[in-house]
Amino acid sequence: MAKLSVIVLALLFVVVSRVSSEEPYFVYPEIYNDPERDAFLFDKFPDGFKWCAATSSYQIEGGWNADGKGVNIWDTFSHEPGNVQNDDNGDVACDSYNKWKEDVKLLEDMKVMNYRFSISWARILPDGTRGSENEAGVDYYNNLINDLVAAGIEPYVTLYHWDLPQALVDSYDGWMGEEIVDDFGDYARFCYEKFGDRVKYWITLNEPYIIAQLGYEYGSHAPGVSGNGDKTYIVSHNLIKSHAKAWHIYNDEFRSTQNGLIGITLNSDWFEPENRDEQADLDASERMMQFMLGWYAHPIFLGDYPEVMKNRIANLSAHQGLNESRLPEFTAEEIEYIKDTSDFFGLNHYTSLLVNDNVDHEPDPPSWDKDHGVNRFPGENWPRAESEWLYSVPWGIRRLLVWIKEEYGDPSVYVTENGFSTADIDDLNDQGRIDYYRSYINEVLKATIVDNVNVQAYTAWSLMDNFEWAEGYTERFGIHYVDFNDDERPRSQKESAKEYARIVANNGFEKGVSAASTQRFGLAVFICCVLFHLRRFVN
Ligand code: GBH
Repeated sequence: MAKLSVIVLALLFVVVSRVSSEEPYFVYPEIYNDPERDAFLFDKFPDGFKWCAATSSYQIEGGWNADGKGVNIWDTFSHEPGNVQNDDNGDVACDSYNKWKEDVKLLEDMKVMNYRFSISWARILPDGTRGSENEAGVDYYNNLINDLVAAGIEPYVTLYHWDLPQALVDSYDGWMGEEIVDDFGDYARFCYEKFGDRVKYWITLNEPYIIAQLGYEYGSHAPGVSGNGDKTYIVSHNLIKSHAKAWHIYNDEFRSTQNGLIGITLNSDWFEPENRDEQADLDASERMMQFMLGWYAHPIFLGDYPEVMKNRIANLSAHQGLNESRLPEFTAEEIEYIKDTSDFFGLNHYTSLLVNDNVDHEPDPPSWDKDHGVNRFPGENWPRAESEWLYSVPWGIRRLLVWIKEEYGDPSVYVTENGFSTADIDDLNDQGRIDYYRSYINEVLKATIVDNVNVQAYTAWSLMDNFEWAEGYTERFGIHYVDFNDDERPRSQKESAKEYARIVANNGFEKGVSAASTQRFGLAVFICCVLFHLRRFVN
């Protein structure tokens, strides 16, 4: 009998010591297993850290022609056959125009603090300008905002998430026309007037890079215009000025009474030098960061475009025989007007790529890609999401956050999007997405408490499956499942929503909650039970 007790104790000791050993834990043990870089950090975010989930108007609302809403460029683009996978469109989408109360319920169940959604410009100003005000549209957002506030959820409101009123394209070519700057300012003012008593966080533009580059160079997004390193720079110039205008209007006319914050959301990948011993690869990384993120962040946080962009585009333009650079210039006055117009650094981040110098490209025809002259490619074995472009590279977000801190003078950073896509199959057990969120959020935690990056918020994209732009409904980014074949568009929690809610509840990661240690604990309990029964049997 004494023998058995000794065995029980010995086994317990082995198991307990394994559970509490300092052995590092990895989310992707097969690929990312460098103890220095990839070891999971069991710790918490600072008190007051904001947990958020996001959507955007065109991707979820539907009601595309309901109650006086005007047509926008995504209505036009998606109704034109051949532009979107399966010719899908956002006519109904998640039907959030009717089902917003269900969306608020999903947020409440996860106990997140914030909801990031966007306003459909053409729903409240059908022709894009003051004077065309649509009361039903304003009511919709008032109802949503009131329900959020009543549920204790703070709204983060994006003014522009890509659904430009079609009327503004018809009258001056949308973002190509300088007139947009004043019209965007008027629209922003209208939103502050109507909603600013309850909305304390505003995001002017979502991802100007995507608006310009996919809308006016690659042509894969509305309005579907192709370019050669020309329109994309003009559109960006107008986007940056429009952003600054909306910030100044808030700052001058509303800040003192409404006391909110207003900033911009920029998207960037992390570009890892293929070989850190090669200066050319380090330069390629820096150049790529400047061409993607610096294009917008440099004028807004530091003043004017990055030098490397000004130089390269001017040189390549001269080489083409043009008298002036394809990159427009800001006047000294504009540089001042634009500088320091974001109260926080909104960051959307999904993926990373390796980079090296593209030495042998043919400069004609010109393009933004030739202007930067960088090769981008994924690493071997990097786990991929359903989206072709989306590789899970958790350590990339940490390096990006540190780069932002150093480049832009330690701004407060709100991660306004981060997420993972799965195929269009009905599966609530989304382990791939859970791994992505746990590992990425863990790297954000390291950036926050180890590297002292001033990260104040994290946002999961997306609250629910929705219209994924040119990919239609073929890629699902939701932590809630939406059945698009059912007229009721029912939403259900995926496992990732439960995991996200646990992270929110813990404000990070508690030791002992990793899957591996839970398994080990289970095993220990099981062995003890077996031995206990054996003991009684022997007696
Ligand atoms: C965000 O964009 C958006 O803000 C959000 O609306 C969107 O749903 C989410 O990400 C997921 O995509 O096919 O190679 O040309 C992130 C930018 C836009 C990056 C689409 C990938 C297609 C790349 N994404 N883009 S490609």
